[in-house]
Amino acid sequence: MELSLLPPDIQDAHRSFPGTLAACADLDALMRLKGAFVGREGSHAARLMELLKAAPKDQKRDLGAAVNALKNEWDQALKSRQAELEQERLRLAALASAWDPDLPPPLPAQGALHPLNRLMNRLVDVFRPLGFHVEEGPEAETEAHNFDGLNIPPDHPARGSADTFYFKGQDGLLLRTHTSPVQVRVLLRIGARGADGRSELERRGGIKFLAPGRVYRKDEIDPTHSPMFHQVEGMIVGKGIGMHHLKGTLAYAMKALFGPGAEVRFRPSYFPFVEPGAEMDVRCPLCEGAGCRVCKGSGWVELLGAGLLHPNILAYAGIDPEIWSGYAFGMGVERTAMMVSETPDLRLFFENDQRFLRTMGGLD
Ligand code: FA5
Repeated sequence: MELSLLPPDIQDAHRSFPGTLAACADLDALMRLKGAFVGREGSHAARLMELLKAAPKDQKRDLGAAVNALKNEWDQALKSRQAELEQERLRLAALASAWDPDLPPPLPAQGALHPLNRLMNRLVDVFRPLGFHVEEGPEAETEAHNFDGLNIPPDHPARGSADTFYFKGQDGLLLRTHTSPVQVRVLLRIGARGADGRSELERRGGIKFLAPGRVYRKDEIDPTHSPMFHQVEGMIVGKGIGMHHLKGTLAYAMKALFGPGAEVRFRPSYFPFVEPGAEMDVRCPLCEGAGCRVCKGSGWVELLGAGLLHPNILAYAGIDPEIWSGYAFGMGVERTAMMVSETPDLRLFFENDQRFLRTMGGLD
């Protein structure tokens, strides 16, 4: 082909055409190149057609042949590169969705126990070898079990509707404010005498149980309070039970839960259903006792209330306090979970953010 008949810039473009074409990495780039060479307007081919029209008659034949040959060459090369790039695009799409038979199959997402349930199960596992079994009671409770049977007087502030959720129009029915009414239910059951005149307590010679469950209070939500939370009640009835049994058992349980370095302390406290009453704190694992937001700067966090059974609650269930004695404790599960997993805000346990739930390895 007679290139010298063509304008110099088109000659240059033609010389570099094979390289430019090969450099087109995708169909978009190819379409731009196609427009520049053979497009309807402003392309090299369009300019050549104008030149041909304007050429003197005697040159038209040679020039026409050169222009046609050039256009054909460009068209052919563009077409074959387009076919290549289309192939490549199909190949990449196939790769992206490729199924690799060597890979293990994707597992279906599996449900798992909530961290609070895992902790309650773990507490049950800690106490079971000591002879504790699990008892249950209803969340919709009677005033008699939630308060009266626990020696809580009628004018006690906790009984007010400012602290307790009562069911409208259902006299004396409420959402239990603690798991202690399970004590009353169990005491009434084991204190009741059968046809043979003997009670379950007498037949068994004593009882030890845990009662995990949900409780409700009109408390404001903050990093350590929620209006619905969980407690684990623990109780022993036997003969000659004293504070040393209570303290020894709880110190053992806390070491099983937090590790052998766990430090606990008991402070005197008041609950109408125990005498003497105490509260147990653990050394704050979040700040290791230095003082932080969770322990409110004190270095200790209150986990539970406890004490020796008040004679009145044994007597309420027909159990002779001269013969029988015992202890009870009520542990806050969220507070304990915060300490075990070093979580600074109890609300995280209720938000059910999968990212949080998956990191709760500390509660396994
Ligand atoms: C009681 O509920 C007593 N029934 C405990 C008890 C049982 C005492 C047996 C004696 C014998 P208290 O109101 O302190 O006690 O609650 C016990 C624990 O529940 C607290 O130590 C705390 O860990 C937790 N707790 C209390 N209120 C909340 C709340 N709003 N949110 C989360 N945890 C709470």
